Amino acid sequence: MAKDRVLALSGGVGGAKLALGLGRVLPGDALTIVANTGDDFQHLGLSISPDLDTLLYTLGGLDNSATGWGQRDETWNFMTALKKLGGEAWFQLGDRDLATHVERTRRLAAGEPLSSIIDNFRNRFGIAARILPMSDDKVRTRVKTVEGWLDFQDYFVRQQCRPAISDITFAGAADATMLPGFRDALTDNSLRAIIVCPSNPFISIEPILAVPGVRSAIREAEVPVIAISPIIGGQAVKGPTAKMMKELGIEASAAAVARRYGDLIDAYVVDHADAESCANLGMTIVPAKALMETIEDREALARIALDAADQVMAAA
Ligand code: FO1
Repeated sequence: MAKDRVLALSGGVGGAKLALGLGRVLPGDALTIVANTGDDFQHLGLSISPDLDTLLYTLGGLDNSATGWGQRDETWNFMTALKKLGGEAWFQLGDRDLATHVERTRRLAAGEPLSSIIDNFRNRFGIAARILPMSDDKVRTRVKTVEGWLDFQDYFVRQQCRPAISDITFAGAADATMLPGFRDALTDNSLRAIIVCPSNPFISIEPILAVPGVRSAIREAEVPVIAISPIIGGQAVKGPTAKMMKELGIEASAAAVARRYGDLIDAYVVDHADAESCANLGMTIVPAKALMETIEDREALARIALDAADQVMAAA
């Protein structure tokens, strides 16, 4: 049985870049991506799934590479008209992006599961990789600030991550059921590697790991788990990772992220700038150019992660 299937765990921007690289270096449908849904929320009556949409747009070639979210070549007529009506305008919804939220909301209201909707959308976007939510059940990331608990998008977008946070929780995770397709991917005998994409560990990867059964299923898969550091030289490539880590009392470093993942991972791909500081972590360290600026960077990093998995498997 050829071990040729790969499972990637991903959040938004950073994860989607690597997922694109993986999708380009792997044949057809060999790649399954499980996305964080903790960022999801209801806004203006719409069901919004940012990390799923970033993956759909990135792999579908529709992404806005400047922002990392929403679609390219957007128009903003809806937002302009909404502002005129005094509507909530802090969360920017482009006209093309709006169609995704409206159609998803309609289908959810008609009883279609989120996973089925996303699978239909990725087929329509011509994406060969499977893109799955971690669960079809509601899990919502919330952060604790001096003002009390905030919903993630309220903190992240409306308040631009200004409030200092002291805790983070994934409301609903304990009662969420792992998506069957996710479990199937983990028990697939032809699984070659599990890749933890370079997304923010707290807001993107840990919600996935918080779904009951995920951590044990990863362990039981007995497949190499390779993580790519989201921190390069002590600075989060994009987003508030470093600030959040500091406020949560965790050193904003590649090594601290590896310690956070602990024995879940077999090897850790880090930028050359961080290789030395990660040398004594008790796991295989793979130095690489972790900053993905070009499509070639994305493919090269994907190959490095896959090679690391093959090395771990060969040494097992
Ligand atoms: N992030 C922002 O900082 N500002 C926005 O106005 C914004 C709008 C938006 C619309 C659709 C969507 O799918 C994502 C959007 N994001 C926006 C990003 C969103 O907050 C994501 O949750 C983050 O990128 C973290 O994953």
